Amino acid sequence: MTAINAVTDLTREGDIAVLTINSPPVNALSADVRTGLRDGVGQASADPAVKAIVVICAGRTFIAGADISEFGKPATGASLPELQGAIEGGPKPVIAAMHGTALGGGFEMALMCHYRVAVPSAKFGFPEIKLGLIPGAGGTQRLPRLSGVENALEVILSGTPFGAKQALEWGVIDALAEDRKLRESALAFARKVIDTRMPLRKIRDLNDKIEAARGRPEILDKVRREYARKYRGFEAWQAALRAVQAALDLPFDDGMKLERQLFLDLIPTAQSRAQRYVFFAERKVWKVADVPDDTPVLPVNKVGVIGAGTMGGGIAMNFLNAGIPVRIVETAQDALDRGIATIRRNYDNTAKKGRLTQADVQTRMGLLRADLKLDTLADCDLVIEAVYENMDIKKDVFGKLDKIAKPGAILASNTSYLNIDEIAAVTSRPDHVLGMHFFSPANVMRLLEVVRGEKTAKPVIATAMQLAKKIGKIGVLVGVCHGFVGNRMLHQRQREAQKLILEGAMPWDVDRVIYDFGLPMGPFAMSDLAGLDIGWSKETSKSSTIREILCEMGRRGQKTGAGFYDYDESRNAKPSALVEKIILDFAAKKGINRRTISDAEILERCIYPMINEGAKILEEEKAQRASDIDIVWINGYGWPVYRGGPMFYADLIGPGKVLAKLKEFEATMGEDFKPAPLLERLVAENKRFQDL
Ligand code: 3H9
Repeated sequence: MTAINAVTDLTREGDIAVLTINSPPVNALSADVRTGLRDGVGQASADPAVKAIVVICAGRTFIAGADISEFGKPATGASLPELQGAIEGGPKPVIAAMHGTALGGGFEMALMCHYRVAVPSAKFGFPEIKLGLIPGAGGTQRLPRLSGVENALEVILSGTPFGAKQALEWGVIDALAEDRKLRESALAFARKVIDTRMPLRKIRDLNDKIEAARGRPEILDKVRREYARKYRGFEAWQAALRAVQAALDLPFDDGMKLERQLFLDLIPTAQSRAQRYVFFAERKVWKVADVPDDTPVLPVNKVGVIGAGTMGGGIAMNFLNAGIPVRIVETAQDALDRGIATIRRNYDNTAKKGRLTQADVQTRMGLLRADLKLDTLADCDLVIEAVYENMDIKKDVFGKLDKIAKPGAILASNTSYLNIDEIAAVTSRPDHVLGMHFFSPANVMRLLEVVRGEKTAKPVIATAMQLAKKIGKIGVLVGVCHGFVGNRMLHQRQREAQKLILEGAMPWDVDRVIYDFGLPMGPFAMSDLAGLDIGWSKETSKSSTIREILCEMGRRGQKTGAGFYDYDESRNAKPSALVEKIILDFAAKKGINRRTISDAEILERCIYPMINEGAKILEEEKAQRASDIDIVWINGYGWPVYRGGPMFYADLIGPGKVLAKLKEFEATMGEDFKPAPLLERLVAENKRFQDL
């Protein structure tokens, strides 16, 4: 065995050279790996005793892509054209032997090889689009030549990996290896092609699938229409289309040049920087500073849910989907029946769309037990309370539950605002109490705020985080404060939105600005969707806000056909002349001199106080890191991933600019804009939230 460099070894099996890459965790195509590949293939090519070369990876996967952490830094190591020269341009057949996930630059490297062999569980794909990029090492030029243009467009634009069976069908791989015998299978394959000599089969020379798509502009037009909606606000997908178009229009080498240029142009864009930041943020979020990875977790084999309303039902579905039995408890039979019927209807609808089989629906429903008695939760390992948002009711439930639940069981509240420590204090096990704040619809939204109480034990935190992962959520650890991270920041935006409509804007102006910024909807559309009467009561309503007036009039949002907007039968929103008049009258009564408010002010007024609140949250250590706050906003509120989250956005425009604006607002509009000391400190030290 010869070590080519720290991450690459070359061995010989008779007249076949085997080049092994070993660069944990995912064999990313780093400078070392590129150099090892270039030099290893070069050395084997120059060795007269070698007739074919197998490239294989140690560890859990074949090369999973370029090393994302290298982007934007000065290039070192072997270049991609050098790699291509050594592999594709070399004199001997090179066979990629793949397992795990051959993604991005890793898949592209495999496409430079003359042949590809893979185990049945291997996956292939181009996730670059999810990083605000396009494949930059020939993916857009080579894949269409193998799979056909339509399939390649789907792979490149969706970013979704495909399996080995599909790859074989498309001709992307030449043979399936025997499971767990990749090396042997690749060697056997190499022996078959060992005598193949010039001209070696190169994907760049294949033309029939390109020819078949030439002169058929409808292929790209269709994809363009489809993705324009899906990628509202995103930039990279257009570049991906241009690159694939080039595969049709240009000679191979020119197509490669254009692809490379488009790729390089995307690297420094704010969008790609944001998306790469989110990639790492999503992985950091699981790490809890004082709860090491080896903290013991408690077994959770049965889950209890209290409350079969929208939240309780949605929460239960998460566990049923993961194969964990659930007991759901309600106080009245009709509420319980309604809750169960809703869960079944949700599953049936998914089955109708073909995303579940009837057997899956049966299995899931079979794991669900419904009851009216709290006592039935005695053998649950975790109980999640999802009852009405009222401290007295929650305390009552937890007091009872504490007596029923077995020792060691975890008691969680799904509260969105309330103090977990106060709830924990009514139990005899505050160390086993925490918040598990799901977002509506709870079976769909990816975010789970895991709320750590003052006394929550470390194994309980570790268990909740691990469970989040198991049920397909992204768990973010947060501390106890009113509204935790997400809703606490949302409150800032809602307050400003309400002020803005009195000062001069209309609800649809505010909503348009927020929508154009990239969120799925603005604050008023969101209120209409949720229902204006959440937390409103007829008895205490005194026409003291626009919302109260609307509720008193029966305009309670989409469900009543009217709220801030008017709705038609298909729930399409239209600005309401009546609401406009209500707002103008209300403002006049309050003696407010309405003025024209610019879109820029609307955006700054809605977003900067959120950033400021985020800074306070960090200061109070209610979130572990700025990027966790961003993960909350992306996954719980639809903040556009291409803007990286509110804290990343602040870094992007500059904390100094945010601070100056807040000070300006504070001078004219007061307290609400008082800058957080942490923001002041960051600016004084010329730092960003990312540097904390
Ligand atoms: C590209 O290829 C551009 C080219 O077209 C052009 C130029 C050649 N780089 O996700 P995990 C780290 S763009 C650096 O938890 P899993 C990750 O941060 C790239 N680091 O494991 C984590 O670190 P830590 C296209 C990376 O088993 C650790 O590895 N490729 C990279 O759940 C484990 O990761 C992609 O976008 C990377 N490329 O999933 C693929 N990948 O332990 C991105 C991972 O310190 N990667 N790390 O937190 C993935 O999708 C998943 O990581 C993968 C494994 C499916 C591979």
